[in-house]
Formats: sequence, C-alpha cells, structure tokens
Amino acid sequence: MRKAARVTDMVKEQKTGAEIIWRCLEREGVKHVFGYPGGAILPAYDALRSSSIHHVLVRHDQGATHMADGYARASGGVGVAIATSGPGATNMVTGIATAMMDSSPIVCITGQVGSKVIGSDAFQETDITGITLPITKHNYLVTRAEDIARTIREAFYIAKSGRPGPVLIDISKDAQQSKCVFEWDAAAPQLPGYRPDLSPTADEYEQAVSLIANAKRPVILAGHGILVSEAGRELLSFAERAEVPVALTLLGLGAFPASHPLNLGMMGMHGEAWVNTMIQEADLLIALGMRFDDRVTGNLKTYAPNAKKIHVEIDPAEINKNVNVDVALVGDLREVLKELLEELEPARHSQWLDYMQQLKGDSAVRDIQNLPDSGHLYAAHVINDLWHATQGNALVVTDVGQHQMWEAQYYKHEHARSLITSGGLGTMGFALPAAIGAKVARPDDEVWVVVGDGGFQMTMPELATLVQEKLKIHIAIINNGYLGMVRQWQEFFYERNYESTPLLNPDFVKLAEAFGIRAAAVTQRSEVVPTIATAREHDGPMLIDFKVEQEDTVYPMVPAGSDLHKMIRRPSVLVETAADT
Ligand SMILES: Cc1cc2nc3c(=O)[nH]c(=O)nc-3n(C[C@H](O)[C@H](O)[C@H](O)COP(=O)(O)OP(=O)(O)OC[C@H]3O[C@@H](n4cnc5c(N)ncnc54)[C@H](O)[C@@H]3O)c2cc1C
Ligand SMILES: Cc1ncc(C[n+]2csc(CCOP(=O)(O)OP(=O)(O)O)c2C)c(N)n1
Ligand SMILES: [Mg+2]
Repeated sequence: MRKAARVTDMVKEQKTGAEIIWRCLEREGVKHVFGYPGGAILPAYDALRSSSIHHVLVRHDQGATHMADGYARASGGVGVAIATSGPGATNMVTGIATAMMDSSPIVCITGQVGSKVIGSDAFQETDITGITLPITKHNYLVTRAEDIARTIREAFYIAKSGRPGPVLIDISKDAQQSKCVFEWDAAAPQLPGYRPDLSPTADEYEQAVSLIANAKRPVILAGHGILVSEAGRELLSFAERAEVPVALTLLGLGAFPASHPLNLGMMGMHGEAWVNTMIQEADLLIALGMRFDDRVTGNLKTYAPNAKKIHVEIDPAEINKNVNVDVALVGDLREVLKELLEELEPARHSQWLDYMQQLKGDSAVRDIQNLPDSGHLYAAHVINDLWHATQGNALVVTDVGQHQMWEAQYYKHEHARSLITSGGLGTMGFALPAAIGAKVARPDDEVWVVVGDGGFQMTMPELATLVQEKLKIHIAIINNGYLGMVRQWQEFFYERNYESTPLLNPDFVKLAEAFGIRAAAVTQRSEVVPTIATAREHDGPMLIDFKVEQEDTVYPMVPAGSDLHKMIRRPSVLVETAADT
C-alpha cells in the first residue's frame, strides 16, 4: 500500500497550459479577473470552470484593463485583465499605457495564435508584445505550456515590486492546449538583473537631514509614491516633527489628510495659487514619490529657483530626469522616511506658515464657493456638495477634463486611495470601468464616478457590466455640453474658436434607464443635495445628469510651459463681487 503511494507521487500530474494559468492566478491570490473571450484565448476560458476565480465579463477589452487598474489602485494589489489575440489585445493598449504612466500594477493575459503560425498573418494575429514594448514594465510571449507558471510568477513579481507597472503575457493557443507537469515551487522567479530593492547610503541620509535642518521655507511635495509604499503615517510624523507644509500632486491626493493644518492642497497647473507660490518661494523642496511631471513644474527653467531639492524615489531613472536635485535618496519611500525620522530633529517654521495663511486668505475671496449664488449650477458646487454629503469618505473615481480638476479642488480627500484618476496619460473613458474595478476590490465602500459628458460616452457600454455584476456605483455626469477642458484651452489660447468641442448628447437619464439603472437630471442648485441623498439611499446604482454651467473655467491655470507662479486667476470682477458682499 505504502509502496503504491510512492509510485503515484513520482508520476506527477499533467495539466494543460490553460489549467496552469488559473492555478497560478489562484496561488497569486487573485479572486477576480476582468476579461473578454475570443478564439485564441478560448482554451483558457474553457478551463475557467475548474477555478474559484470570478470572471467579470466586460463590454470592451479596454474596459478590462481600466477595471484591472482601478482594482489595483483601490486595493494595493495586482489587477488582472484578459483578452483574445488581435483586436482584443490591441483594444487593451490604451489601458496598459494608462497603467504604465501612473505606475499601476496590472497583469494582462492575451491569447496568441498557434506558435507554428506566428508571423504568417494568421487570423487575428498581432504582435502585441512588439506593440506594448514601450508601454509595459515588461512583457512576454509564451509558446510552451512548460513556461507558463514561471512567467506568471515573474509577471506578478515585476508588476508589484519596485516601481509598479503593467506586465503583459501573450500565450499562444497551443501553449494553452498542450500538457506538462505543473510545479509551482520550481517556477519561482529568477530575475538576476532586476534590482527593485535599492537603498540610500548613510552619507546621502546625512546630507538630506542637514538640508532639512537648515531650511527656513521648506515644502514637501507628496506624490503617488506615498500611496504605493503605504507611507502615510510616516509622512504625517515627518511633516509634523519638522513642521513642513505638504503640497500634493493630483495622484498624491489622499496621502495626507486634507483637513490637516499643514496640508497645502494640490500643486501644479490647476493647483491652488498659494501652493504654487510657496513652491516658487521655498528654500527647500522635499519631493516624496513624485516625478516632477510637467503639469506640476511648469517652466523648468524658472521652477523653484531658490530651493535646494531632495528627491526620494524608488526608480533611479527619475532622478535628475526633469529637475536636478541636490540629494537623491533612491529606495522605498516608507523605508527611507523611517530612516529619516530616526535622525530628524523637531523644528518650527511659524513665519513660513503665517505666510501660507496670508496667501490662502487672498485666494479665498476668489473661491467660487464664497461667491453669491447667481442661480447658476456650477460643477464646483456639485462636487463640494458631494464632498459634504459623503463627509469625504467616498471612493471617487474621476475621468479626465475640467470635472477632474474641480473634483481635485473641491472634494477634500482625507484618506489614502480615496481618489482614483488617470493622471499621466489623461485617459478619457477611464472613470466608469476603473470604478467597476475599484468597487469589486472594495465592495463595502461608497463609490462615486465623477465624469464628463464627453468621457462618459467613450466607455458607457460598461454600464451593462455594472448591472450584470450588481454593483452599487453612483455616477455623477458633469454635463456641460462641451469637451470642456479643450474648450477652455480654445477660450484662452485659440481666440474662442470652439471648433469640434460642443457636444450633442444623448438623454443620459433615458440611456441609464435602458440599462435598468435609476437616473435623474439636475438643473438647479437646490436639487443637488436631495438628489445625492436619493442616490445614496437607493438600493442599487444611480446615475445623475448634472446639467452645469456650459462655459465655466477651471481656475487657477498655469498655461502649459509657463512659469509656475504665473497663474491665470479668476477674473477680478468676481473678486470685487465677493468683496462687496
Ligand atoms: C487634465 C489634467 C490636468 C492635470 N493637472 C495637474 C495639476 O494641476 N497638478 C498635478 O499635480 N497633476 C496634474 N495632472 C496629473 C499629472 O499629469 C501627473 O499625472 C501627476 O502630477 C503625477 O503625480 P505623481 O508624480 O505623484 O505620480 P506618478 O506619476 O504615479 O509618479 C509616482 C512616482 O513615485 C515613485 N514611486 C512609486 N512607488 C514608490 C515607492 N514605493 N517609493 C518611492 N517612490 C515610489 C514612482 O517611481 C514615480 O516616479 C493633471 C492631469 C490631467 C489629465
Ligand atoms: C482618449 C482621449 N481623447 C482626447 C483627450 C483630450 N481631452 C482632454 S480633456 C478633454 C475634454 C473632456 O470633456 P468632458 O469629458 O466632457 O469633460 P469636461 O472637460 O467637459 O469636464 C479632451 C477631449 C483625452 N484626454 N483622452
Ligand atoms: Mg464636458
């Protein structure tokens, strides 16, 4: 009897490549995948029946990638998207580039034609590893079942370690169909050239501590890296001990509580005027997990001219890429902050903080929230009311455009991972699918989509996915009848030539109802709060079409390439109106 058992042990069980895909994903802890089937990936779909993993059927392969991305950003884990070869794979390109630009860890699995016909223009063949080479952290073409397990393990490791990013695995149909022995342990990643675990030297730490100790007008620039490395607590201790105000990038919002007295708000093109002014006048910038995007710096030649700069960053390629720095600390932010905290002496910068209050006061009189109610429905009002109603506790997923900037300005983010938005690529159509991914990751959280009337129409078929998955997600369309952000650029820089920006929109309420989603239109300010309340109380998803002021403008604005302090502010006539009241 015992002898028979030993013999069975020795004859290792064979599995198809398709089965191995699911076994590996299960071992990686994957619970949900987002995908769309087709011929070259059908063996994998056939083998799904033996898996505990839940497959979310999307309505467009691009949606699958944004959902995986939203899932990753909401959870801190890795999102998984699946598509077939050819058009399925190419439809993923925008979502992969979006994840790459924002360092979001996703693994995309695509089917490929049989290995024997690769290169023959076979039906639905496309060179997706070639196409995605510049927009993935790494990618693979797998043509043997024996290589699937190792590749999937490596892909997950690469996607989430170091600076996170998307990894694509293209698996030929015959690799999915053929059988081999599945050995998880033997498939451990072997990546000798890959070094995601760098750390600074003692000398570099010393230089940084000395710069911080000597600064009179320091500003922390906190970015997305804080959220990635889960360094929120360390950031808080650092800022409080050294008494340094914290400016945030768009992707860093939520990394430092909005209500904290040291929180400055968002920096950059549509950042608050006081934030940009303080950056320009600082004598030390402490950049933490942010990459000095051009939306953040404006004209590099005049950027923070009198400031020494410290850059804490995990990716050595980011050091001195856009802005030359005095000290670079290359490593994981949380680890680096912990080390810095050991050495950091308490300090006070009361004069500098008084100056901040003074600058804030000047901006407050220009703030639309403080202006008399003109009877118009402004997007800023809608978002401010949404913030009040949800007490800042919702997970908001925004699209790209003016509404995205108003959300960043008027929804005060208290918590990490409470805003998901496409920053680097600025991908319209991101919000709805990304919110679906986020809700799948955090089913108990209140999720709001804030989306423009233009961007919504790019991925609105995913409403069907939302309904099929029975997800309670609320959608606030900020409907200004324009491709608003482009219209704003035309207003400022193209003599109001509104070429191709007015939108003829469908009836969004009827559209939602066609999907079985409750919906309402709002045209008056008085209806905003009650309609938001109705949505929150409703036992299911709800779409609200907020018909807002059509030619409204996001202020302040630093014109692209201009000096950061040269912002276009809200016209003075409004300031005078405010001062009169
Ligand atoms: C219409 C529009 C307007 C915009 N306007 C603005 C604006 O006014 N202000 C603004 O800020 N942005 C704006 N953006 C967004 C902007 O384009 C960038 O996406 C954003 O500034 C990038 O923020 P980030 O550098 O924090 O994040 P990322 O681009 O995600 O960079 C994060 C950095 O952190 C590093 N990192 C990751 N993990 C770690 C770790 N564990 N340890 C250390 N480092 C790590 C990464 O290597 C990377 O360099 C706008 C976007 C759009 C679409
Ligand atoms: C896929 C894609 N195409 C084009 C653009 C350029 N673009 C940036 S903002 C914008 C207008 C967005 O309009 P809407 O969704 O209505 O939002 P609004 O600005 O009006 O709030 C456009 C066209 C983009 N960012 N993404
Ligand atoms: Mg619009």
